[in-house]
Order: sequence, then structure tokens, then C-alpha cells
Amino acid sequence: MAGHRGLVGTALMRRLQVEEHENLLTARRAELDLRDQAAVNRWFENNRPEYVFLVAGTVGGIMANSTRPAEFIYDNLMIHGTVVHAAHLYGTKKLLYLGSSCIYPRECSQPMTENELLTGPLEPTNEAYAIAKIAGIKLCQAYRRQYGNDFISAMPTNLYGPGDNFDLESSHVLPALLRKFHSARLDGDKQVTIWGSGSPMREFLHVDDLAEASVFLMREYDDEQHINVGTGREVTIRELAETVRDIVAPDVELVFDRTKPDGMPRKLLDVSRIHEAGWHHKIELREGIESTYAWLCENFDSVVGEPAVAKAGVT
Ligand code: GFB
Repeated sequence: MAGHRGLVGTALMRRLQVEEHENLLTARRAELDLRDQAAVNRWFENNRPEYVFLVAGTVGGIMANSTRPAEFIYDNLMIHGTVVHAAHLYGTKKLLYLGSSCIYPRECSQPMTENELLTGPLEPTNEAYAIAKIAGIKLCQAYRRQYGNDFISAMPTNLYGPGDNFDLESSHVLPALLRKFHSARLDGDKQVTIWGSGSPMREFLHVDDLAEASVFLMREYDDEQHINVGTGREVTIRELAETVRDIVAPDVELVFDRTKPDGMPRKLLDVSRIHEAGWHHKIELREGIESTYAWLCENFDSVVGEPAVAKAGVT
């Protein structure tokens, strides 16, 4: 597995360990820089993985994407390229690459079907990341077409769950809200600031559902076209903030900071294809927020003590 220490990677490790798979291969960042083709080739030559989950990358929320576009495009382009190429060279039987719902155009019709890829301009706040993610899809398709490699791509919607990045500058919205409301509860604050207008709509998938979907797709899916993975349900950021507030600190008031970007107005995946294939999410949003909050409470000191760069770096 490439990326076993990130939000998705840790969930996949939990999921794969349930089946007691032997020979689960991982490499720590200190041991293997996934941006280095020669090092990645050596690792593949020595370990010869049969199945590869390519879930590594530099990730972050709207602010990290807007302020660090060079890291987001370079790290991700390189990681996708080196791992896909090495998987081809060293006889990997199957590779699953995970992209992101930000690959679709900003003005996309909603819900977004797989066919909307490359039909219009991207959302500027995450264009660099999205271009790298689109390149990952095209890499898998190109190696399939030219060499017959069984490389598949899945596009998950916004993810959340235990082990997320809770750093307020670089995180996604859900972990940021959990941390902000939890801090308000601890400190007795009366208000929490929400970025933007509160009107953008987002879809959220618990990372354990994504892990289940990844294993399902590795077993069942072998199409050239990428496939969406989500719940097919959306909420406004205001509704999301109210739900988190009700769970964590019911008396706190929401304040909207409109100097911060809203990003994409709506981002809802059409999940018809994966439903037809036989997979459906299990964890509903409120239940997922509650369990993630319980995890945060247990791990609060270690989570908030970690430097942002470690959680948002290359996994
Ligand atoms: O989760 P988020 O950072 O990413 O923000 P995107 C979602 C929405 O929540 C935006 C608002 O409208 C934010 O302005 N928001 C409100 C906040 N309060 C906060 C807060 O405290 N922190 C954060 N982070 N947001 C990312 C892309 O876009 O989604 C990536 O940048 C990737 O490329 C990822 O695709 C899944 O959904 O806007």
C-alpha cells in the first residue's frame, strides 16, 4: 500500500487486517520517497507487490490547496507517476488509484457523473491538485491501453474519519469544525467562526466506507473508466456546522467569515455506477460525525500537538 499512514491508508490497513491478509506491504516516508522513481523502482523490485492501493499524496483543505499549489501539483504528479510506472515494470497484477471529486469542472451539472471529466474549467482554489488527480486517471488508462495493465481509478467525495488532519490551517472542513467546537466547549467560548458564506454544498463519506469500497473495487471492478465513490447526499456547510455544533457544543453561536473562500458551490457525485456494481455506503453522516468526535476526544492531545506539515505532507 502506498500511503498507509494517511487518513485513507490507516482506514484501509484496518479493513485489510480484518481479513488477516498475509504480506501487507508498506513503507514509511523516511524509508521511501514516493516522488523518487529510482527509489520506488528499487522498492518494487525487492518487494514485488501483486496488488497496489495507491492512496498516497499531499492533501489538504481549501486553504492549503490555495496557498501551496506547487506542492500539491508536484508531489501528487510525481507520486502517481512513479508508483504506476513501477507497478507496470515489476508485474503488479492490479492497482487501484484514488483521485478526488475535485477533478470535475466548477460549473458541472449536479450530481456529477463520470462522463463530466474534462468538460469545463476547474475550481481555481484546487486546480493544481485537480490537474494532478486527473493526470493519475489518465496514467492508469494509458498503461492499460498501451501495456494491458489492470489499473483502475476511483474518485471519492470529501472524506472524514478517525486519524484525519485536525490542523486548522491545512485541514478539511469537518475536522476543522470538530476541533473548533471542541475547543469552544473546553474554553467556554460563545462563538465559532466558520469560513465563507456557509452556502456551499458538500458530500461527506466516512473513510471506513471508502476502505470498504476500495476492497470491493479491487475485487470486482476492472473498467478503464474511473468510478465515483460517495453517498449521493449533500449538506450545506451551514447545516454541517449546525450538526457538529449540536453534537459538540449546543450553546455556541455560528459566525461566518466571508473573507475566506467558499470554493466550489456544489460538489455532489452521481454514484449510480457504483450502486449498480453492488456497493453502497453504510455510515450516515450524523453517526459518522459522532464516532469521529468520540475518537477526537480520546486523541485530542496527541492530535492537536502534531505539527501541520507532518499531517499534510507526503504520506
Ligand atoms: O473541506 P474544505 O477545505 O475543502 O472546505 P473543499 C469545504 C467548505 O467548507 C468550503 C468551508 O466552502 C470552506 O470555506 N469551511 C468553513 C471550512 N469553515 C471551514 C474551516 O474551518 N476549515 C475548512 N477547511 N473549510 C477541497 C479541495 O475542497 O476538497 C481539495 O481543496 C480536495 O482539492 C478536497 O478535493 C476533498 O471541499 O472546498
